[in-house]
Amino acid sequence: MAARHTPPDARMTSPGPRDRIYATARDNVEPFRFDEAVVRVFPDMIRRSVPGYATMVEMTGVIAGRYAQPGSNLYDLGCSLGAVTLAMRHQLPHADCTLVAVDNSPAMIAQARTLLAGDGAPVDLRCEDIRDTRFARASVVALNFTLQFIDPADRPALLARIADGMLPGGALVLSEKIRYADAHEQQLNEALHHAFKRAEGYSDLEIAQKRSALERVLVPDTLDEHVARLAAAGFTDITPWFRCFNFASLIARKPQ
Ligand code: GEK
Repeated sequence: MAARHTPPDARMTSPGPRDRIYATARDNVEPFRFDEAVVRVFPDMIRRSVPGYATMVEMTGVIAGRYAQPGSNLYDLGCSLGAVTLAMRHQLPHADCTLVAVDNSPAMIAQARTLLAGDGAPVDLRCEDIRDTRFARASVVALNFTLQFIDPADRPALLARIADGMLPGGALVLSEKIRYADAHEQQLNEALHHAFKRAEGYSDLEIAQKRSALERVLVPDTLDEHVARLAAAGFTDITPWFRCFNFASLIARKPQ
């Protein structure tokens, strides 16, 4: 089957309601949760919070089109509303591939089910913890800003299980917020990220309260830590292909 050149789904790419979750001062900022309030504003929130988000999603689709194998499974882990699933679906080169999209937020999955309905290859949408997901015959696996929310102690085993479930030549796309080991570099990139958020219309209060909500919930690693962990899990050809400030995406291959 030839690659389908359908334009990205407007329901997914239109920003929808504006994120104002942290716009008013709170006495106590609770740890961040992917609940109904977040789901309502999610496309706008992630687009205005992650520099290069649209590019990373689109290119994950392009990578999927390049590495999808006939009769294989493609996984979108921590799929949220299914933006990566859709990008992969638009580029699927084989009719007999299965798309598997997983998220452990019931609110996310409920909304993703609506957004992914309709034409295009069906999606096996699962509300489960990706640490419980069983991987088999995987040609492409996407972890788009999800590993950062997994307990760091569980990250090596998860990546090893993903590698075990992949077909030779398969590709993993890992996009993450990263931290820098060098304090000066860390400060510079964090300042640039905040400048991006301010340019996108977030106030200093919103930025500060969101940051506090994400503390100990989103735990970033350095690029070197990612590369070492991917290698230990059995991946090769580990290549960072995108970086903007403190956000990066890597591709890693399962050896042939
Ligand atoms: C996108 N990939 O639009 N198991 C399953 N899902 C989880 C787990 C877990 N253990 N932990 C967190 N999540 C998406 C964006 S958002 C990134 C991904 C962000 C889910 C969580 O419910 C949320 O939907 C997603 O991972 C992270 O390309 O908001 O920064």
